[in-house]
Amino acid sequence: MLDNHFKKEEFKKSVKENVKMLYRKTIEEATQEQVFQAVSLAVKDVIIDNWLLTQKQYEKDDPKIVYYLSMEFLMGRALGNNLINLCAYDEVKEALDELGFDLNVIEDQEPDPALGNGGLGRLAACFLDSLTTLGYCAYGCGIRYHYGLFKQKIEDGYQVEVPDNWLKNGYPFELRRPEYAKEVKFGGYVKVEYDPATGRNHFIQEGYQSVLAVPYDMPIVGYNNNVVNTLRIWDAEAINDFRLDLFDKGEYHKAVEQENLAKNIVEVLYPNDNHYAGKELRLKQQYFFISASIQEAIEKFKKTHSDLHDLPKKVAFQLNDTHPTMTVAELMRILVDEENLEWEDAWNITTQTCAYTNHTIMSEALEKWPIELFSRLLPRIYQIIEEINRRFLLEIQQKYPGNQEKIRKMAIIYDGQVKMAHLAIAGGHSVNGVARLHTEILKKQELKDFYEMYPDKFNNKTNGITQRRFLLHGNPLLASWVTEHIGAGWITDLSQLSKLKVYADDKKAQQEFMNIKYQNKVRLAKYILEHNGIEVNPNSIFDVQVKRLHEYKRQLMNILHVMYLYNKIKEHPEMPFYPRTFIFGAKAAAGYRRAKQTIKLINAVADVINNDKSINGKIKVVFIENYRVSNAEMIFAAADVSEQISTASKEASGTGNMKFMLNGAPTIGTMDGANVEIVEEVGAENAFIFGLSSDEVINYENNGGYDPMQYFNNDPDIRNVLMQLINGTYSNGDFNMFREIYDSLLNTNSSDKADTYFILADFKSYAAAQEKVEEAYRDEERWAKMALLNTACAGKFTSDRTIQQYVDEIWHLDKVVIGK
Ligand code: NBX
Repeated sequence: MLDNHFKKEEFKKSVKENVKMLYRKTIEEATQEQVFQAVSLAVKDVIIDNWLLTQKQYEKDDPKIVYYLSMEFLMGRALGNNLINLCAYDEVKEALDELGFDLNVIEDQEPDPALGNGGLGRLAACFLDSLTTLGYCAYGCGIRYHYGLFKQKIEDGYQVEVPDNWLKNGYPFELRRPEYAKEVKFGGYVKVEYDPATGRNHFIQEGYQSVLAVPYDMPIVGYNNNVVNTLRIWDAEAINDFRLDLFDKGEYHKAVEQENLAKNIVEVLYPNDNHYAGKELRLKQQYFFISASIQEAIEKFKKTHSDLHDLPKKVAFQLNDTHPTMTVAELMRILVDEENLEWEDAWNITTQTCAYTNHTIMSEALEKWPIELFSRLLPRIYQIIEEINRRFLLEIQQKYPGNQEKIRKMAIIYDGQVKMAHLAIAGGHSVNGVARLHTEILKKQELKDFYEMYPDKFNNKTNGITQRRFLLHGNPLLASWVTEHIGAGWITDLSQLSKLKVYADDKKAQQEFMNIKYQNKVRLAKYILEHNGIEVNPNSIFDVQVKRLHEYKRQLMNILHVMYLYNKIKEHPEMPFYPRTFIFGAKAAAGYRRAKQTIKLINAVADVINNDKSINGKIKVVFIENYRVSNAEMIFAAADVSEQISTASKEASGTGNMKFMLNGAPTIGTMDGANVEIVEEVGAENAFIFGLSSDEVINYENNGGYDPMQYFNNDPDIRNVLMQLINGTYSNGDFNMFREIYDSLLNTNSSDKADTYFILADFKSYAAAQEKVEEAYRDEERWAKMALLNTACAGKFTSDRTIQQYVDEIWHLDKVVIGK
């Protein structure tokens, strides 16, 4: 198959032809961006053949379909990944060489489709890769935001958000599918009509505004199996540009409103990570893409099946967090109002079809919509939720007669709010957490009442990542080395990495492994020099924390520790110290003050330390601007140390931790999220664990008794560092610049809780763990062994394993083989 399509000469010809057709240029005259477009079209052409074949096979086999419903898909660039999965990367590289272009430079022309914030969105992208590689029929359903996550610029040390106009030059891998457009209705009121023939009430929405949801499809290419699935993202268009009928009736305003609704709805991704803001437009986005997706799924089902009672046999809806929970009510609406099913039947179908994944226990992330807003925007959906709630409360009362407390805690509608998590749990057959510890905390704490009522719904699915992007594409040197030692089986069966364990004590293997790490560090050093103007030493320890900026992730503890080390070096210049480069990358939600101040602090500390000649470059601090999927691949490959230092119990899983591990970087971290399972796989001796346990943290939170001031009073090192936040050391004498951060830790002048994330409690054990890192790194053999074992033990953390567990325990999909 591939051989036919990637015959080098043919491919070159097709690229030249595309340049001519698209730009009326010869290849010699084309810009790199134009060549990117031309190459992408040539690749898309090959993909489309497989896309059609896959479609044919699905029509023939009629497999069960999973719809992965998600507000976010953080896809990253497609060109390189598609070539990798088509097994055509090297051929295309060669072809482009011969045309006088460098594939890496061409890849760099592609905008990063950043239709997601962080872990949750990237997980969705990894899942699509795995679903397709494993040969399951799957659709990703989401929103075609015209602006993805903002681009981050650093100006004077502060984050500045710049719009991400990723569609500016047209995106070559998408396909507009107007024939599948759907109408989505907002507002108005519900008219009830009694039908004497059936004895049923009919509910009709009137006086509404509507938008047209138009899907764009992006191909998801499986690895070496000819399977191509679809990411379907919905754009919004006005129903008809200017509704003449409305003009005629003098309803000019309404016509323009409808036009604006369409424009606004898909304009931009909300840049919050683990935080609920409760904006009306966000609720519109949620219903918009869910209504379109569910309508489409039902329409597709009905083309080949006559009985909607069979829906759960053929369709699974997976809700990526509570954002798509509207699915439950929209499916009920379609089944009851449009398909005339009885409520009980519709409810059975719905609950057997839907399943919910929880990604956080942070209370500020819980979605609760005011009923005023909800019922005004979605009057019929709100009625349905009221009925779901009424029946659910009856069920609670039956199980716990007279227990008002249960109703207060579990109701779907309570205190004037619609609680989306409660709806998602009641409306589905499965609730899963994303790492073992996280699921246990859900069962014992956050969702205790629901677990008691429905123990069988609860299950764990520890997250995973795709090795195709984060090793094969992101770290080609290590990928080749692994293949030389154990064969290429790991690409689709990551458990095979364990075969590398026999090389852990092999001197030659260790040297080769560390030499690859060194070359990757040189590659990153070059990037840092080009982008930050900072020279870093590839022989220093690359200590890396890259992830969204959030207080619970404790970037602040990391930078405070850097300040502490710097103080030590200044006090004892003779003290042995292994040179270290502290690398940060993080976007802060645009409205998150404390997070933005932390970015400024990191940059301020970097400024002082990097320019202090007296420490001979022993410490460098680098803040990588605009951390995103494309530079992440390079950063993981170059890391020596993986910083996973969240307050125990707060990080549901983490997935960056797995990407570092796969690339041979030992973890310094707390016993939180998937770190627990990482340590279990690699052994405690090959990680650096410190800090309060999740039980200790939860105990403090429930019972009080934590006093950060004690640490300030009793520990001069901590006191010193904290005083430097307010004595101008890192702010050119400005005492106020970091005052809020100082106050957040000690809270000397407010009644708020201080140091909510236990930074001072964990500080010294963090510093001790960092000393152990240095000690281990000095011993070259010991370190090489640790690093190698991290890669060798990373097999569990492939998203292929995660997806297979979803399939076996929740979705029950059928495997499809193309051309069978
Ligand atoms: O989901 C993340 C968790 O914090 C990670 O621990 C976990 O590994 C990852 C995948 O399961 N959550 C996350 O990224 N949340 C969001 O991005 C988010 C975005 C919008 C929103 C709420 C949360 N309203």
